[in-house]
This record gives sequence, structure tokens and C-alpha cells, in this order.
Amino acid sequence: MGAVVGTLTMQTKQRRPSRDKTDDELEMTMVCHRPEGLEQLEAQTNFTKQELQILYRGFKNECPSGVVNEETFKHIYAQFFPHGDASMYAHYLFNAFDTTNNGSIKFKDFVMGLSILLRGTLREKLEWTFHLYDINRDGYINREEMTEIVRAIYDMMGKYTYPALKGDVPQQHVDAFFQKMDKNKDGVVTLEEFVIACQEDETMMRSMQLFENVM
Ligand SMILES: [Ca+2]
Ligand SMILES: [Ca+2]
Repeated sequence: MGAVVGTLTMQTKQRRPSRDKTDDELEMTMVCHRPEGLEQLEAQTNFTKQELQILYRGFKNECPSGVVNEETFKHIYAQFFPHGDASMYAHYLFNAFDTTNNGSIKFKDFVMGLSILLRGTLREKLEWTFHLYDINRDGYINREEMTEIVRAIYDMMGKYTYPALKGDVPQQHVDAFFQKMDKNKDGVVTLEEFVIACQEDETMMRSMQLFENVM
């Protein structure tokens, strides 16, 4: 995930100079119609006003309507994983960004998430990731949820990353994760168990696509 967010930010920056006229228009929109929103976001995130402006331009370039729906999100995300199928992982990621649960990501939702993933404390990042894994949002990660997410990550990375991938590998992976995380062996992983297990084991964090190219 980290790698992707990093890439996304890079792309956003790189794409910026391409269309002067549109950029100017967007900047005008920004300056004329959204100054309060921007200042609020500056206070709520770990980004500077300038960075927010750059992110906003990139966001508007990809999504002129100002909101991203799941299809668009999947389409953008898929470009970063040409060797695999990122659609399931993008689906879960979309839900994690879509904090209001209404099927669309506004600029604010996007930068709030990005701020945590790129500039948040370790604790904030782990909490965010926990919510990503907690698919049914009941406050626990169960074995089925972990299976879903690990499979989605394997699908996304594709054969390029796991050349010797066999059908039963994700389940082994899940069992190993679960054994380490479910400290009290009650069959579910709580936020605290998740945080402790991740801090104990850097390999686990890397396997979960956390923090690559970000930290
Ligand atoms: Ca759950
Ligand atoms: Ca437990």
C-alpha cells in the first residue's frame, strides 16, 4: 500500500505542469472558492497548504467531478499493478478511504487518509490498517477477513512478485499471521493485539504492504 501511495503522490506531482490552462483554472477555483476548506484541511492533516494545492490539482485532474467512485478508484489503482489483479484490494482500500461509507471519496476523505499513511505516527498508520482489515467493521479482525485481505494482496502482486505461488500459500500465510496476532487465542484479533504484533515483527508489516517506500 505504501508503495502505491508514494507512487500516487509522485505521479500527482509529475502531472502537475502538463496542462497550464486547466491548472490555472483549478488554482482559481481553489483560491476563489475553497480557501476556508483548505485552511481547515491544513489544520486537520499533516500537509502544508502548498502540498494540499498540489494534491488537489492531481485529484481534480484524475477526477474532475471532485469525487472518486469505486470504479474510478480501481481503474487508477490498477495502473500501478500491471502484473496482477488489484481490484479486490482496491475495493477494500476504497472502503477504508470512504469514511462516510457513501460510495464516494471526496478530496477531504482522500487527503485525510493520505495524511495518515504518509505522515501519520506509527500508531495512526496501524489503526488505519486495522480498519482496512476489519471488513465488517465490528472492531475485530477474524480469520475470514484476514484470508480475504491476504488473498487480495496476493492477487494484486501477481506472479511477478510470487513466482512460485501455489494455491494454498495464502492460507498458510493467514494461519501464520493469525497465530502471531491473536495473543489470547480467542479467535479474533483486536486493535491492541494487531498493534503489538506489528510492532514486534517488521516482516509482518512488510508482508501487509505497509510502509514500503514511505518511511
Ligand atoms: Ca471484523
Ligand atoms: Ca484475540
